[in-house]
Amino acid sequence: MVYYMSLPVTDTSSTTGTTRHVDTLVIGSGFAGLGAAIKLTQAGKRDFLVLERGNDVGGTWRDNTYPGAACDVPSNLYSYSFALNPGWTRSFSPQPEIQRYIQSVADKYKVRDRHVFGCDVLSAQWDNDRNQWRVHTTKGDYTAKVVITAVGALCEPSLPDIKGIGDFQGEIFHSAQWNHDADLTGKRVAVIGTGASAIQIVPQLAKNVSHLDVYQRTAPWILPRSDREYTKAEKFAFKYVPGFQRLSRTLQYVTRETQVVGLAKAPVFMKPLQAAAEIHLRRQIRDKDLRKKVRPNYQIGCKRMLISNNYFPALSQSHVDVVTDGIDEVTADAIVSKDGTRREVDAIVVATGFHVTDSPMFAGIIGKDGRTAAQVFDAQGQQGYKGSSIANFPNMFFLVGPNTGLGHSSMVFMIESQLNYVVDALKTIERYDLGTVEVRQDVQDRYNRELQEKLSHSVWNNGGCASWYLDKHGNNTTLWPGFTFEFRNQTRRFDLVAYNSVATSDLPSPAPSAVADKKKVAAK
Ligand code: N01
Repeated sequence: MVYYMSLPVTDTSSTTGTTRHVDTLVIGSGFAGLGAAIKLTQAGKRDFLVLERGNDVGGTWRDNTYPGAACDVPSNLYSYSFALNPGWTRSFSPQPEIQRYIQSVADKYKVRDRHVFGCDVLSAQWDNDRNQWRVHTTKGDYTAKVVITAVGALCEPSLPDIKGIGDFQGEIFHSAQWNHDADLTGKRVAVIGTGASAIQIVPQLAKNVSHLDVYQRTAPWILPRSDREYTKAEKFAFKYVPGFQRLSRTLQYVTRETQVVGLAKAPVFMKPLQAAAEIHLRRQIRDKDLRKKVRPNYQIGCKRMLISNNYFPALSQSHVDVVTDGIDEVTADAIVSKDGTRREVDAIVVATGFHVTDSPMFAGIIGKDGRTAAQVFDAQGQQGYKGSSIANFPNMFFLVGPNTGLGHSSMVFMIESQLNYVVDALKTIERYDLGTVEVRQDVQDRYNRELQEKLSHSVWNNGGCASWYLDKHGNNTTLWPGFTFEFRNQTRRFDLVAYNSVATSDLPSPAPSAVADKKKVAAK
């Protein structure tokens, strides 16, 4: 369904037919984009649209419907601070419940009519003549003074480049694109990958398949999952006792923040957690050979720490094999590992993660010097300022941008921090009638030098693993290197001084060629 009938849109000319102009375009409607729609509305902004390629809000929680999908951050923390949900049934909610929560927030705050669903953004190009963004989508063209990209880091599935994988004749799909029509009951199935998604999928698949091969490239550290159903009394208290749920959330927040010391500042403090993971492994896997196979050889926290109570027991079952020899090739009906062993399978689940630092989306964002975000990132890495703006991309704000990821707590907290910053930026633009704002390159460079210096002490950089946290330059451009309240403090207010800005009245008029273009189109 398309919702844009009530919007104050203005037609401008374009070579592709009618172009809608809005003051602000938000791209994507997961936690970040939906949060933006709510905060923009609350700030009194009416002239904005959210372009969403799916047919509903939810983003990654709408798309990841694989069996066992659930959050590994407690729900009381993994929710908007302004929309606590007394209805959570468990401490760590499953995907359908999170998706229902996100939908209910969209309804409660009445922002669905700000959305254009089924609208895939193909490109966004800064127009130097008119000082605005030209956004090309599968549902027509838009221009906007400001673009907020909220596409998230986990939206583009990464498919492994394995010889012959395209020739496989059985069912094959990515964990984020689960084919619910494929009945895997009684089948021989392979799962490639042992990350956060795979360890949730494997125990569910193991229940029904005749044989399961788990292809592990790097073993993850796994901690116990303290998940449980909320009691009636707790649910009652969440709903009716003022402050009870917020207190529970605060306790979860504070407990998780203590991990930052070990993760980001002094990895030696990760030792107690690693000991807990060792004990968990020993308790759950009796077979010494299997235990040796799945014991990581790097420091805990270097890759995302996972939580599960049913992954190791699933691996211990007689019809489940962990394959660590590496994949040589895939044939029409089998996976051949590097030691030459051929294992026949009916289906392959590819749980190999996402394009985080190399999203194809970046190739479609074209900045003021004509370079795409992909080219800029290729040259310098994914560097930004406060995760929210990037030099060369004026009037564009990024939610879940560079160095905003977390290894220990709720991304929703980071998103809300960014929303404070971005909404204040829009208010500042309006207050001073600014035509353009663009973060200063020198400010961005200094910010990134400081970030990388901090990260050089972290377990992510020193823990002895390879991970998608680090880009091809060896820089960690994904994670925030400190306490999340430090990020909250940094993003409380938009700092105009860090930006080059031009008042609307000082912007040069459109170049003659642009005016001529406009006239030509108008004459058609
Ligand atoms: O992906 P991943 P994911 N051949 O990148 C392996 C979030 N999340 O979808 O470690 C063989 O973690 C790869 O091996 P290696 C969370 O932020 C959150 O599981 O690179 N194997 C790894 O084992 C998470 O971090 C929740 O050596 C290959 C796996 O595939 C992010 O999503 C739940 C390979 C990929 O693991 C992504 O998780 C689920 C190849 N060519 C996910 N390429 C929550 O609960 C990759 N691998 C909030």
